[in-house]
Amino acid sequence: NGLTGRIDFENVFFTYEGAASDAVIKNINLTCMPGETVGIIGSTGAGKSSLVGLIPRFYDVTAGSVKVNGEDVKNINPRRLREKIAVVPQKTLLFTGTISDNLRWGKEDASQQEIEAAAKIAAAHNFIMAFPEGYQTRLGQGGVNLSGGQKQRISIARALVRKPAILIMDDCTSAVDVVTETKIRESLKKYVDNLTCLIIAQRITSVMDADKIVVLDNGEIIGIGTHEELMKSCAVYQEIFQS
Ligand code: M5T
Repeated sequence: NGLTGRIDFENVFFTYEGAASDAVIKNINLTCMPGETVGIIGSTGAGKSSLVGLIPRFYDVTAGSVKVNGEDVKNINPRRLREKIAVVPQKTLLFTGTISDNLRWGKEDASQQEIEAAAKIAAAHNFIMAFPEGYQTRLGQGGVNLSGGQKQRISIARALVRKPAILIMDDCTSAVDVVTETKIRESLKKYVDNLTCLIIAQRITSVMDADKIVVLDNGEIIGIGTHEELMKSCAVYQEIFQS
């Protein structure tokens, strides 16, 4: 629908409604270009999830603006906006039904070929095919139990089925081993042209190869750059690296 994956945060502040405390996002200025992978790192409660939640309008800014493709998200038709943005949440939400049903959630008309292509990128195809019923395997009540990492990979594949222009991965590979996670990140680039990818993570290895990494602390950007740049310039980043 013509929306490319450019994102601009301009002087963005955000306070949760009814919260007694001050803003959880403070004066953020940040541009993510189509095709760019941007890592977001910072301690728990730093505001990482809140920040990315402003893009699909899970929340609305208190001041400033968030733009997608140069247009204020408040002026973009919500359906159109959400069609182009896929969020893989921190907490995986799979429902009782087949793997295929779960993958098609959000794009009911996806073909078998499309869901398999997405599952391959998310490193899920092989373990799915190892079940006797493959994509028709039932999950949840009366079905198989997947490991935490397998669930996360289904959740990533589900987001990819929609071929988003913007993919937001909110700490969604925490249970996936580093080697598999790296493979997923590398194959993502080939899957959607010019995909803008935002990766929130706790581990440095998840963001180390990003085009740029944003270090968030108490709602503010305290460092931005490549891994090499931040290792030289950002004490908090060095601390995370050493921990
Ligand atoms: C940032 C507060 C939270 C924290 C700050 C979701 C949510 C968060 N907060 C609220 O007051 N109400 C809410 O509904 O906002 O939280 P975050 O954006 O979740 O931080 P994070 O993503 O960096 O943390 P984590 O733990 O996911 O790495 O003060 O209390």
